[in-house]
Amino acid sequence: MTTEKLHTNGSSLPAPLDPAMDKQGVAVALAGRMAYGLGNDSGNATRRDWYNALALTVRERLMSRWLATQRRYASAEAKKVYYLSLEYLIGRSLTNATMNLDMDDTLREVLMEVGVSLEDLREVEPDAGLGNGGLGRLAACYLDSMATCQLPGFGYGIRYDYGIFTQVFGENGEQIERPTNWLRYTNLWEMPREERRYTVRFGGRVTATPRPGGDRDYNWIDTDSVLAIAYDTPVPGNDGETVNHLRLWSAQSAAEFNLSLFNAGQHAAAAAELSAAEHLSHVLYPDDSTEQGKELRLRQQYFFVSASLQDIVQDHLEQYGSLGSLPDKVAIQLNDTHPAVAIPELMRICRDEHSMSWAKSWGITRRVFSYTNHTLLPEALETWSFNMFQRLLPRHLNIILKINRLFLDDVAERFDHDVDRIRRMSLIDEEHGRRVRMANLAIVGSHKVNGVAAMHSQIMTQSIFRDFYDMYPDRFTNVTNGVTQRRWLKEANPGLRDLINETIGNRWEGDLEALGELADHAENPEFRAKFAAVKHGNKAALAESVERVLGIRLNPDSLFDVQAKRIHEYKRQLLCLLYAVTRYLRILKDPEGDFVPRTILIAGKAAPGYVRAKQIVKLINNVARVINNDERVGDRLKLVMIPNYNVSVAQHLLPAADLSEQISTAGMEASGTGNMKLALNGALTIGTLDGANVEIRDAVGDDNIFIFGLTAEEVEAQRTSGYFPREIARHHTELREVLDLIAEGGFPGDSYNEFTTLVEHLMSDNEHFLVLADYASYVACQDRVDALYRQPDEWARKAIINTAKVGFFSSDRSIRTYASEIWDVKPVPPE
Ligand code: 26Q
Repeated sequence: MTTEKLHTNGSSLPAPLDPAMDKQGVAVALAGRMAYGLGNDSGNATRRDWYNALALTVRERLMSRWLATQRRYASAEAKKVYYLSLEYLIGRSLTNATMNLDMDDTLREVLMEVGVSLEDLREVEPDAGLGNGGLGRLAACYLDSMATCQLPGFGYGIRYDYGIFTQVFGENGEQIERPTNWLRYTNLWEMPREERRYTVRFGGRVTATPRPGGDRDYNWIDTDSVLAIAYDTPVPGNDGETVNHLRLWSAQSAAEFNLSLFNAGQHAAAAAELSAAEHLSHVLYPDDSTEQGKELRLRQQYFFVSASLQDIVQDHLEQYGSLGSLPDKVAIQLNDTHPAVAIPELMRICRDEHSMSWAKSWGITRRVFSYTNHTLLPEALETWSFNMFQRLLPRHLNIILKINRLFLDDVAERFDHDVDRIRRMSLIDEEHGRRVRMANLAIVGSHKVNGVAAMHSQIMTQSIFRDFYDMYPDRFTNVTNGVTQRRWLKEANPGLRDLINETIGNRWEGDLEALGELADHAENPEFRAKFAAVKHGNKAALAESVERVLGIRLNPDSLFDVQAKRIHEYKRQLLCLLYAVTRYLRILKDPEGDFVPRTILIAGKAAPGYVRAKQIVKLINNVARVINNDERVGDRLKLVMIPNYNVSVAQHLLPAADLSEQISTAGMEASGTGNMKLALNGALTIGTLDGANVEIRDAVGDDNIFIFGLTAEEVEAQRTSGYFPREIARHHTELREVLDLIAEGGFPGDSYNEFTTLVEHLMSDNEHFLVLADYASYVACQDRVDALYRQPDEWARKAIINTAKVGFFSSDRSIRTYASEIWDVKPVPPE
């Protein structure tokens, strides 16, 4: 970086005024921002003008706290933690900020007087959708909790120009992806730090020169470079005082505009030269599992890792003078293996730029890093082609190979030269055309490795990482995921929040276990009625927007059954869909039957390259079209595919759910976090014993959750002994009728037999997710759900117990566990 501090007596300027928080002061500030900040006349301001004036007003109030927080951390010489993630699903920032500053009532009054609705203005803000699904949202919840817990914790990532695509549905129900230009209008929540820029290098070659004493100096030369520019987004905690930040990097060409090319008439070529570098931060990869090996993706990873480490090291050197103390002052968490190239990068910085010995560099690196795994699917573990790595990051590959040599020597010694084990544990896969195994690198280069739910962490040490667990049992640990109650209850569900606060107070906002006190109130009929009324209100509000946007009328008295998550075969949206068709056929067969009315709401995006997932989306839309337009059904059954599931849609959808679908094939969902958000909002779970469902069952009790299906062990056994779904279908009349109706064109898309292949696949012996194996048990379980819903008061009691008992699943608890067990960082409270 090139910033040079001016040594002025700036600190003798008068202290800036603390921005006013009272109604009059806020009104004056808002008028000031409108006129002097934006140059608008409030007499004819648009909704966006008002939103912008409001955002500026709120932002200033974060700034003083942000600056004070930084000073606090610096003077405490506190150890800091940096969260490295390719994804952050932040959603909107306005309400989060106003709530943490406790400004909502004041703002509503101020705006009311000028005839503007605060609620309307909130809708102007686009979602910051810089992630795919659970892993990205977890990162956002963790930032919120680090600030709330007064921990010096900061996020680093990429400022993608285009976040996750916008999902729309075509004529025949197919998913269409549109680019999401979330930065079309100025993003007032980010502060460009234009002088905080670093050069990131790629390519080139490595030369070695002998050092006196036998060691060698390595030089990485003839590289190409790209600039990384910092943009900071403030992250306020709910204490109203601590404000941390998320620092996102944007790529800019390091070259000057090529004037000679331009002057020679090659205008386009001159411009293209610049924009090639900037492609790096253009778009988020819209895949959440197995997309492998794309060069631009590796470039993105190294780009943000290199900029972040330069920033971290510079900050440390400025304050402490040498890298030796880095592990005492810095912890770095790797959110999956996506940023794992940070391990050889820190080695390179220590060795090549600070001339430290290998042993010392390795000691520092291992103490600094820790790694979170988010998947058990072996095919989803990240690997990179050796040759591509060599071409893009030759020095890093050298370092990885040396780490590997020393590591495999250890393995050989510890395990009696067990060659199979050595082959499995190597950082290099020699069998699939030579690839670098990022998970192995992350484990070897970290002092702690954690899974994201008890069951996941357990299986992890027995399956994918078994060899590593044999060698380093103490390195492995569990930190069950959590969600922030500030966003997922306080912000998303104002009705329930207010009811809770008038009943037990608001201590739960900073300590979710306090919700436990609600359990007693579950025995109070009056409270049950109020709780049910809040849920009903949320359902009516959702029904209103579904009708307005999609033209489908929903019955708010029906059971709202929600499955919201990325579309994936292992998550088994198809199981839910088969059940929708089952109910449809039951109604057709018994037109006068007494059915519990049900509304099935499915939401989620399919990766654009995941053909079968996109077929599933299309089938859901076509089944929905038939059911919703069949007059014989009436309002006893509706099926809705909610388009463009994102954080803001989730905030509207989840509080309206009665039933939470968590029906993955046991052993495949690492944790799930939607399950926690839904239970927190008083939905009952129907689920398999998978991921965090297991811990949710332990928390709420067997009587307050619907568990069905094969266990993880049974799934394993079934796969080993052979799975014959055609036999299952042959013996189950209702299932067979459902499958036949789909296969034979009952829900035509472009053509009547469009979904035949999907049904064929469900019936093939290699259908890996065992959808049909769990069908009967799922349907029987759903019958129990119906029976309970016929007793509204009993249902309400169990719903309350769910809200009351999920205190454990706060991301505050997760973060405190990381802080004490993995990072060794301590809160730095204000004086
Ligand atoms: C990998 C390579 C190339 C391109 C993209 C990717 C990629 C991107 C995102 C791979 C995986 C992801 C995201 C995974 C994810 O969201 N996993 C979920 O993490 C949650 C938080 O821990 C868990 O609750 C879920 O169970 C898990 O599926």
